[in-house]
Amino acid sequence: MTDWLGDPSGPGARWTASLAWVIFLVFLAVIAAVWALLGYLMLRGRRGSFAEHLPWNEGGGKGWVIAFGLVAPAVVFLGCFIGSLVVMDAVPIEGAHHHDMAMKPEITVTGHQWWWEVRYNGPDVFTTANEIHIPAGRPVTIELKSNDVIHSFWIPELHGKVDLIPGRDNTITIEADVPGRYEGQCAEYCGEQHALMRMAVVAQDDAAYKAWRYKESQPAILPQSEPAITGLEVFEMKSCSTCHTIRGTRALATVGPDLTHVAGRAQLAANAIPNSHAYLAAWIVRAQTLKPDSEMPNLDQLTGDELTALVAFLRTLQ
Ligand code: HEC
Ligand SMILES: [Cu+2]
Repeated sequence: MTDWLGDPSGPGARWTASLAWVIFLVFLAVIAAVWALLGYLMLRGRRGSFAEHLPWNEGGGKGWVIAFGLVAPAVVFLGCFIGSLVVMDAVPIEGAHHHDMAMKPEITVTGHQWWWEVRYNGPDVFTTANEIHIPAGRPVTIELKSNDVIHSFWIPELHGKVDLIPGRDNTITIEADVPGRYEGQCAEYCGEQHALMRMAVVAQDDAAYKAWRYKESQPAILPQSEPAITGLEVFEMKSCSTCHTIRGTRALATVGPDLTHVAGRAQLAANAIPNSHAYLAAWIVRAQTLKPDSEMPNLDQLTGDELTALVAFLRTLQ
């Protein structure tokens, strides 16, 4: 099984997974102890108070109440609390007060209802969405911002949850041991489509990562053949360009995801649907069915030819 907390693939996730296992085992031990005691009492005791059948029961079992009603829970909870503090300290998350950091975080992720804007801060600056590429085996700093409500960034295999809070920037350092695709999910309820606010980190070896970065930083390669040429015109003329950017065209709006290289992403709409020809066409005319209440309207006034051209054009945007 992949994509879950128990299968850590980076330093941050290893800490959290260890803590989760320790706490789980401690609670198993507590449950086992309680059941063992209960079993013992059921076998021994028929009449009288429970305490009578316990060893060490002077004062009607008061010692037991103090030991297992107060001291033991206090020790267990204090232990878990201290463990959590140690893990919190070890996991590389920084709050707004570290903002005088010498280096600008490499990536800025901004939460929107209900998708992720992903900005690479340099040396080559560009924006993409929902799919975050990083070099495998290297720590990468990510600044987390919100455009509206509180969201939470969580790739279970790579790191612990960190909130994206309006007006306050958090920074997290993530690292993936090996190349791979690591799926994540908004982890703070943020409205109707919270469950479809997903994302993925794609860790690549250095050469593949460099190639991806170069490709993403470039403007779109404009279509040379029909129907894609018409598709670009439709995109610029219809409302698409009031919400989306495609670098190299006249579409420069930033309400929705940057579509300059949308065909290069594995999934669409914050990983709600696959990035296939059919789903792309369905998304354009029926976004409100696939993701009700999202900011992308149903563009159902397009003619069949316009839709065909539009999809052909968007599919060229590798
Ligand atoms: C009113 C603003 C608005 C208009 C108009 C609009 N979109 Fe969108 N679009 C969005 C938003 C917001 C999203 C993100 C939705 C989500 O994932 O929740 C989106 C998502 C998309 C995606 C998926 C992108 C990705 O990376 O997953 C595609 C493709 C897309 N729009 C194409 C179009 C096309 C083509 C048109 C014109 C026919 C259009 N949009 C018109 C706002 C808009
Ligand atoms: Cu959410």
